[in-house]
Amino acid sequence: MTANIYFTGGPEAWARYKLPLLEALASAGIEAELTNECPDPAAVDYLVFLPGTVSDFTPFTRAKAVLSLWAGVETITGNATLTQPLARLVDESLAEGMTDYVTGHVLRHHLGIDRFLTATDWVKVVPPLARDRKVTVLGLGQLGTTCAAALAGLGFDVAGWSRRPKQIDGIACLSGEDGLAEALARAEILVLLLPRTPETESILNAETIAQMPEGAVVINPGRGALIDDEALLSALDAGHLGHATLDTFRVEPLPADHPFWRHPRVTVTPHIAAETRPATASKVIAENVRRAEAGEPLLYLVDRGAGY
Ligand code: NDP
Ligand code: OXD
Repeated sequence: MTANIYFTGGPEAWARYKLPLLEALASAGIEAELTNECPDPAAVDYLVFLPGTVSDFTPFTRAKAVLSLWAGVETITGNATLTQPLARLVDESLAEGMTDYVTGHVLRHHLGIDRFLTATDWVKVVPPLARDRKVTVLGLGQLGTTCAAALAGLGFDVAGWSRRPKQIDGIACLSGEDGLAEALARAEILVLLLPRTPETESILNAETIAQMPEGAVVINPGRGALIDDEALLSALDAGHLGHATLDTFRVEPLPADHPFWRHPRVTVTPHIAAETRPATASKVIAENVRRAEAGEPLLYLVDRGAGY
């Protein structure tokens, strides 16, 4: 049987994904009709989904699954028309990219690199050793765990916080409200790798920022909505926070008049922390199609109740 697969992204994404998807599907032994046009939604077996495309899933009456090319699925978890199983992306390249981004930006702040980029004086500002620097990662999922482990591998004193209790070698694992307070109180550098859900919305706000140590740094490749922007700006202005490196925003692209662009203590990166790479992501999609066709459970199913 031929599986009809509809790639929902626009022409630019289609140009990048068409061949890798066809190759991955062929390697997985799937006979597939892959299309970027959808004359008959009722004939579609699988949707390979990008955010900002399909919003009404009702006409996809035959679809066996919606397979997201993004890890974050907050744009569709609440969509009542989506009755099909939803799988998110878990991919080695995403984890590698995120690890590069997080370790790079943590090291920048840990070593105080900015100071030396423009220094013209011989002032020895010696950074502590990594083992004496406390880093907290909020979110210990696929990406948070990989980043926390990489930071611990560099010698940092790492704690992580998750919804459910966890045990990970080399990481002080915390959960629950008390765990959050402890995680924040120690966070000289705080990395946000939580999904956007009703529970995590504005988790970094005036109250939680106040629990962080003076001069702490925030790095947010998770989602913009995790942060109350006004509270962050106030804490930066007051010097309570030393810097914020932000990759994700409530509105993207970040509007030209947003104060983050001009703030001396904010670094903006344009949602590039971990880009989905077609070659590896296509293999994940193909494996899930193979599983569905073989009647095996899908990988990386989203818990719609939890929102991620
Ligand atoms: P996962 O779903 O694997 O992990 C999410 C983590 O957050 C889990 O540890 C989960 O806890 C924890 N969590 C969720 N809700 C809560 C809560 N209410 N309280 C405490 N902890 C909570 O996601 P990933 O690691 O794959 O990705 C994380 C996020 O990174 C994505 O959702 C996306 O928003 C963002 N992202 C950003 C990219 C970029 O380029 N900037 C690229 C890719 C992803 P538990 O372990 O108990 O379930
Ligand atoms: C993702 C992202 O969720 O790129 O995959 O942010």
